[in-house]
Amino acid sequence: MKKCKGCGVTLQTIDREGVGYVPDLEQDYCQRCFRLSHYGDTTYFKTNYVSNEKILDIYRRYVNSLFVVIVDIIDAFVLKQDDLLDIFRDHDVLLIINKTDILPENVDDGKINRIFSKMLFELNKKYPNIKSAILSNKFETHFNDQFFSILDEMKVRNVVFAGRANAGKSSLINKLIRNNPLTTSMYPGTTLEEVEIMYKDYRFIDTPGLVDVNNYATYLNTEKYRLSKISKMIKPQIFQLHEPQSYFYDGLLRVDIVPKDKASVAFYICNENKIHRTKYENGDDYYQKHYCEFVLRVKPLGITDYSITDSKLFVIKGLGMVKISGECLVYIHSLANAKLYESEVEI
Ligand SMILES: Nc1nc2c(ncn2[C@@H]2O[C@H](COP(=O)(O)OP(=O)(O)OP(=O)(O)O)[C@@H](O)[C@H]2O)c(=O)[nH]1
Ligand SMILES: [Mg+2]
Repeated sequence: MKKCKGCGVTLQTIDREGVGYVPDLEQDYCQRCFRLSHYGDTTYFKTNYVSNEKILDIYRRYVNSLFVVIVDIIDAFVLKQDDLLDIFRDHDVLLIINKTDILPENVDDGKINRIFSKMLFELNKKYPNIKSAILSNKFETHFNDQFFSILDEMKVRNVVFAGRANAGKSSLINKLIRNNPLTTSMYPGTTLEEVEIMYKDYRFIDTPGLVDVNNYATYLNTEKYRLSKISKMIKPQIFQLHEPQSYFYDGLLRVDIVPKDKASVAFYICNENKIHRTKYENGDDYYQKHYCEFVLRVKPLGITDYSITDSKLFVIKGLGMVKISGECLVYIHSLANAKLYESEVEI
């Protein structure tokens, strides 16, 4: 059975609409990979997420391998509250915190290093199987050297690349082997089965991404997903306030802030989306007028309230982060299905 070199699916010539379709078996890439790579075609987006059970089965087959666990930078801020690393307890893990290039300018390399060195120290107490960690982004140049020297130190040859959907697993392998055989895309669920790549003495295994029920991306339709995905350096949208205000990020998120005296709020989201604000007393009307239809079509928002005395960073996986400073009461309306995290680290 011939497999697609981009996503791992078994190739077939019978069902034109089905996964793995190729006009003839001479092709190395399925039609879906071809369309994704060449036209950014989204037809298949989300129609064929791989189940987490199936992915866990793949992991189980690689007992004596190093697991390179790749985590999106925004998710990494709340990694201590996540159950992701529990999955890899029986394996040696090399943790990669990826996409650090999307953090705003003021969060420089030194700051990122300090945040994650401290976090790794804490994580190691619970997960002694994490052998090392590297920060990564698509612009930096030392990653490959660091990566291969860790592999050589550990005398490792079999490496499984694992983690949540869209974390950047396939892109990372392409970067390591300085070639682009694996299909990558901005949509989660690109890799469909394991893909084995031999490189020098190493055996690299790409795997499909685990679905995260706490991530907004799991619930958004293609269009909303595309519009809200952060792919470039975030330019925070910052507001000062002296009176109660409501802030709206499309129909996806609403933040009401009632300051004691004065407060500020910074939204770390996709730059193309602009935050709208209105007086708190008009918030409900504004919401009904602009977003009611959206909410009915998508999913209801749940409200969580907080009393902030100093400063707090909230993480909304798949959407971004919100930092609120100053003494105030806060009501955050976010997708009920996805989780609203309070970050333990500051930026
Ligand atoms: N800004 C930024 N984007 C990145 C980086 N690495 C990967 N990406 C982007 O992240 C998206 C997902 O990359 P993939 O390599 O397809 O992710 P994956 O983990 O293999 O995804 P699945 O196969 O769906 O599980 C693509 O749009 C990549 O261009 C990075 O370091 N910085
Ligand atoms: Mg992939």
